[in-house]
Amino acid sequence: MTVEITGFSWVPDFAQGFVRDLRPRWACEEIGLPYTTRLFDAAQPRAESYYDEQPWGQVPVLKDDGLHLFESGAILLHLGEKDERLLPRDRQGRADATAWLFAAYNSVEPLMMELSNIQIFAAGEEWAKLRRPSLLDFAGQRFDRLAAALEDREWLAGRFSVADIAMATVLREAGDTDLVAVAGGSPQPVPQVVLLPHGAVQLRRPRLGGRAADGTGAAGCEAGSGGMY
Ligand SMILES: N[C@@H](CCC(=O)N[C@@H](CS)C(=O)NCC(=O)O)C(=O)O
Repeated sequence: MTVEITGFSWVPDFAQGFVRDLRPRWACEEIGLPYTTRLFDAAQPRAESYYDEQPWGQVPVLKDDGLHLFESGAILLHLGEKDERLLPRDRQGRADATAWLFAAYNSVEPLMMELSNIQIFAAGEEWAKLRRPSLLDFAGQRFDRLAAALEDREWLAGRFSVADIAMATVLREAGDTDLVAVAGGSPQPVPQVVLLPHGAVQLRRPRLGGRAADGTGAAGCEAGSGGMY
């Protein structure tokens, strides 16, 4: 049975390329695992039955031969079990990949979500303007430490793994903020400043149906509109 991943059939510009179904789809592309998509209209309420699959009605959900699970991080780890190109089999490599995946979700993504909140969803509100400098300062410090931790390695777990998919997709959420100036004093986008000079996580461009993973072709969000993505 082919793996199935849920996503949206359209999302607004700001969300294109950032919907989290990109993460499992990227993983599938890396190992050549065929998958189908089940796409929803993001502007419409999900069917009540979908809440049995994902408690908040969000995407992605993955179905795989009678098994189903939600949370893109859990899905990445599940896909990692299928192929060592996604999750190293040696104990330390596996531990590193798991730890860095959680680091992306737990220690970095919350900052990026707050950034999205003040820049997109609460843009123009006074509290958002007041919060921005301290958030960028804190995120910059965290990015600097991340860069230092990665200085001597090409990939988070020593070689490419689901941790790199998690971290790269999370770091992209910093967009073209002046976080780059805080983090590295360079005009380049954050992921390049933080990672590429250190030879670490590289933003690969999986094919995803011929479209780039950076959102130029809306990969990972074939759908969408309104609301919180
Ligand atoms: N922690 C979840 C977050 C999932 C999530 O936020 N999905 C968004 C798209 S990126 C969504 O479905 N938003 C629509 C909604 O919340 O109704 C994961 O990583 O899978």
